[in-house]
Amino acid sequence: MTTLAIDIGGTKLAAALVEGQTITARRECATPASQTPQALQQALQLLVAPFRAQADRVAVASTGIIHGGVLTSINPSNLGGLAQFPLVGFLSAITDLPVMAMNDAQAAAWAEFCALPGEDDMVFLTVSTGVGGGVVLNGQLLMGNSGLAGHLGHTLADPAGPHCGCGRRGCVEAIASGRGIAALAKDELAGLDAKAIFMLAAQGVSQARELVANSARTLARLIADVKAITDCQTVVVGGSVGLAEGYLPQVADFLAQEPSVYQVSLRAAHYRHDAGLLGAALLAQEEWL
Ligand code: ADP
Ligand code: BMX
Ligand code: ZN
Repeated sequence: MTTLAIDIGGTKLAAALVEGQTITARRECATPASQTPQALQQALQLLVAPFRAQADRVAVASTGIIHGGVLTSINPSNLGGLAQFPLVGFLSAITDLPVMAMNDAQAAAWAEFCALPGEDDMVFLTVSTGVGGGVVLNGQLLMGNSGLAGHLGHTLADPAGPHCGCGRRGCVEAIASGRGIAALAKDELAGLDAKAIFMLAAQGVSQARELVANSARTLARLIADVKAITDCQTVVVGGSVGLAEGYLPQVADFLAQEPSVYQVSLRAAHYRHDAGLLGAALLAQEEWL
């Protein structure tokens, strides 16, 4: 059985053919920024078309709350203002294959948990366009009654912090995510994206260094909170910001400043940028066994 796995993020869309735990082919494109669903429909259609004939089923890991096959944004600004999208309905119609869908960070958490033998509990955090999370406790992936479980990017980091697209103020995501970092940039850094800001931080530009440090400090505090809530031994970090050179060591330094009870084993995602794709494929394989 070949699974066509699709990862829908706020910045990029990826599709892959997965056999067992191996990606045999992969394609990627930019996520369109549009309030209306047509742009995403068109991008998905172009992305999956070359893989359709070789696939037996479709497994989707997507940004947003995924419930009943529908994507509902908790932070629509991460998807160009798109509030809802009928993921399963649309992909079933264009592929004529069975389709299942789940949140991207929940899917990635499952892949990373499966790569950590001997552990019962773990938490995955993606620092990417937004900040997402997935929680595995006693070997079970938490999805929640309505798909919201693990949305750790929308926990409070600073009550006086920047507004978050979810409607709250001072969420972790508004400070630590790629979008959050870019939105906080001022003066000579205004208008740059997180990737450019990381490059300037590496060159020693002080505002860029402070923006990156602020993100890493905020993530470290979230990890301490996560330890207090779940008592997990391991936290795995992914996403292009989370995997950026030098970022995780900074998070580790800030976490080390917290009391010993809040310490965890901190790891970069084993499957790097493919954790969401593989997690969706693995969950689909288990569901359809
Ligand atoms: P998605 O959110 O679509 O899953 P990514 O995980 O690639 O996508 O995250 C996108 C965010 O990561 C953007 O804000 C982008 O500016 C930032 N980014 C991409 N590459 C890098 C990099 N090398 N270093 C730091 N930030 C990066
Ligand atoms: C946002 C939210 C989460 C998602 C997280 C990471 C939306 C559209 N997404 O908090 O569901 O898991 O971003 O998403 O509300 P990514 O696009 O950064 O991978
Ligand atoms: Zn929020």
